[in-house]
Amino acid sequence: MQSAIRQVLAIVAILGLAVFPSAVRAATVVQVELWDRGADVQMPTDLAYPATDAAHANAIMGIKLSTDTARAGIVSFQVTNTSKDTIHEMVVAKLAKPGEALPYNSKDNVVFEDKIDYVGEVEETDPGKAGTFTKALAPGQYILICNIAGHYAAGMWTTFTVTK
Ligand SMILES: [Cu+2]
Repeated sequence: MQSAIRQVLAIVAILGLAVFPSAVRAATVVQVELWDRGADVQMPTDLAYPATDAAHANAIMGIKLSTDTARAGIVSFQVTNTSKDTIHEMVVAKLAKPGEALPYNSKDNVVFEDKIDYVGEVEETDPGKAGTFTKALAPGQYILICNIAGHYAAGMWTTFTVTK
């Protein structure tokens, strides 16, 4: 009788892993570099998402990722600000409408964080400093932005895809 119960428990455990594979999947670690070419370089103002790749290539600050995709589940963004002189941050949002501009406050030169599908962030990070943001992400298209005034419009954003 005991072994029958053990067998049933084993089957239940195996079924559980089959139904919830993301529960046992290792976290995806993404190395994130917040970079710029120095505070004395003129910032463009027309490189907000969804700028073309050709235009975006001219950005003088940006977000560089070790990988731009992950399977659904825990994703850990390990963020380093490699700037010499400028504070940056990394805000993660789900793209409600991929390909469409984010709601933008052109008075303060920032994205309206309360009007996007905000997921979380590593807040204002001093030059040379680092931070981590970890969260379980569902499949979908995401965008990572720096929402320090003017930085998003200067091209400091990148997209990130989570697959099933
Ligand atoms: Cu920035």
